[in-house]
Amino acid sequence: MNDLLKQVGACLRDARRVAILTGAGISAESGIPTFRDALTGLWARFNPADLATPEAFFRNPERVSRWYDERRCQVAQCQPNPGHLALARLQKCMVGQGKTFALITQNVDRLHHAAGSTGVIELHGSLWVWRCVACGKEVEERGPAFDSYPPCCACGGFRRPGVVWFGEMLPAEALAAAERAVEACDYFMSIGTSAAVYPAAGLIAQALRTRANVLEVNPEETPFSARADWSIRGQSGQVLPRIVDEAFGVATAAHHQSEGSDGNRCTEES
Ligand code: BV8
Ligand code: ZN
Repeated sequence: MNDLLKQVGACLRDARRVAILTGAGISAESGIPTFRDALTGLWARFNPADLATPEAFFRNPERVSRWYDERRCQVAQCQPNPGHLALARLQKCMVGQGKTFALITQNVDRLHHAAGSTGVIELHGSLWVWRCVACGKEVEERGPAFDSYPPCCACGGFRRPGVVWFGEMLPAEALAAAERAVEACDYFMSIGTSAAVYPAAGLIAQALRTRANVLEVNPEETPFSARADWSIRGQSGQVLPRIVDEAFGVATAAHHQSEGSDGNRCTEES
């Protein structure tokens, strides 16, 4: 494993344009259940068609809004883990050296933001933003659980979570920005995703069609594992900090100066 991480890290050090796609797996070590995990996974306990579609919401807005608000309140108790922090540090190191970096996520938990990542491309929206289905007013909800479900807007309309449901189009600008970043990248990472939901998973196929180096980090095999340059069977919270340390030197809490100009060490803390 060490030699593999050295090789993966060395290539990352030489990369000039990195694009990364993350899924629920990167938040697993923060205590947020993934979707497909056999036992704890959301889809093991709930049928997505009953909860994550516009039809389900209009059929039973009380049940659907309560389910999303429970997820919002659960995420509120969670902290970013070393996987999120490593990607935030990687962004700082690369941007500090004039390189380009794009972080694309399917996650709606905003733990990347909490870790210090900026300009995160959210393909599937966010649990923190709630939108009125009548007037479209969007409000960021960081408070306690709603006292009634579905929550209502001042205009009287029902409010829904600002996530993308199955059968709904992704935000066009986010998807276009993601496709542009993947097309231009020379190093692509697929982190903690089962690559089963489209068009997000299509970004991995797109990266494999470019000349970019493709790294996958996932404890389990995915439909793209065989085609990746490296597919590391491990937990992102353990693997990513080591890869970024290999690429930019071990981050030391002692000092915060970036040395991008003379060599590749970058001791930016996330
Ligand atoms: C759309 C927000 C236009 C809500 C979500 C092409 C082919 C087939 C089907 C389609 C297609 N194009 C469109 C479709 C239909 C559909 C789709 O993809 N269906 C699938 C199920 C086949 N797509 C859509 O409906 C999209 N809209 O296409 O609009 C259109 C409309 C109609 C018809 C045609 C076109 C909208 C999709 C977005 C839905 N919203 N989330 C919410 O959160 O509730 S999707 C949601 O599920 C997530 O955001 C994510 O995308 C997906 C779950 O996947 P992952 O994140 O990968 O999580 P998962 O649990 O599956 O896997 C976790 C992985 O982590 C595992 O591999 C595990 O091993 C690993 N792991 C675990 N621990 C760790 C780890 N990895 C690293 N470290 C660890 N510690
Ligand atoms: Zn309204």
